[in-house]
Amino acid sequence: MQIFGFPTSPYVRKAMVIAAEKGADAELVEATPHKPTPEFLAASPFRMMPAMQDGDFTLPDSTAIAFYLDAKYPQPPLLPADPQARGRVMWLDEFADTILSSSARGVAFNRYIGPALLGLPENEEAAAAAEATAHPALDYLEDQMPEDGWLVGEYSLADIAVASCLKTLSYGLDVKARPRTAAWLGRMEARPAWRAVAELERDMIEGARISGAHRSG
Ligand SMILES: N[C@@H](CCC(=O)N[C@@H](CS)C(=O)NCC(=O)O)C(=O)O
Repeated sequence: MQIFGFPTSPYVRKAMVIAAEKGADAELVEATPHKPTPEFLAASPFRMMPAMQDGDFTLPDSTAIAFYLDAKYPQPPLLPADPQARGRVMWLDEFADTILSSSARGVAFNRYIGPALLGLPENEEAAAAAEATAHPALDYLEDQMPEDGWLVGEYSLADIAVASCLKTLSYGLDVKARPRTAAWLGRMEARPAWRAVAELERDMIEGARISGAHRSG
């Protein structure tokens, strides 16, 4: 299976971590909405990353990919059966993909991704405006954090979606300033699936810094 995108995107990282947790053999194929390859366009007609190709089946959208992978590879389950737990997982996935991601991308793009990877000037005014919206979201998240374990009982899509978004935010902001969030991120970072994707991301960023030719975030 191939996943198209660039891993500084919270959505691309989310899809890659899910695939790694499931033991699916997923290759991350670098893709950008600004210069789409025919393969990427076929999988993502609206040029959003990530998109996935599994044989002749294609699918865009990180949450759609999460549902597909969870059905295709049931272990470990990432969507709880309990109605309230499932509702909370979907809420936190949505919270990460919309409210938190909007702040994270504004901070990361203007402080790091633009200047370091795309050769754009740093835009501290835009980064500060995004950071102002990040803090209420981070305070909310800290309130949701358990003393131990995972966001909604068992490890789930909620943990992956939120952690992926925080990793993007970490390119421009200290996301470990709040203690329960920091401890939970530590548990995420200890997972082999997370570590494998983080290593891939580090290598691809290094490549992008050298070529300076990517558009992502
Ligand atoms: N709901 C989508 C959102 C995907 C999305 O917004 N991706 C961004 C990158 S972080 C994108 O491709 N933006 C288009 C662009 O940069 O032109 C998902 O979960 O996959």
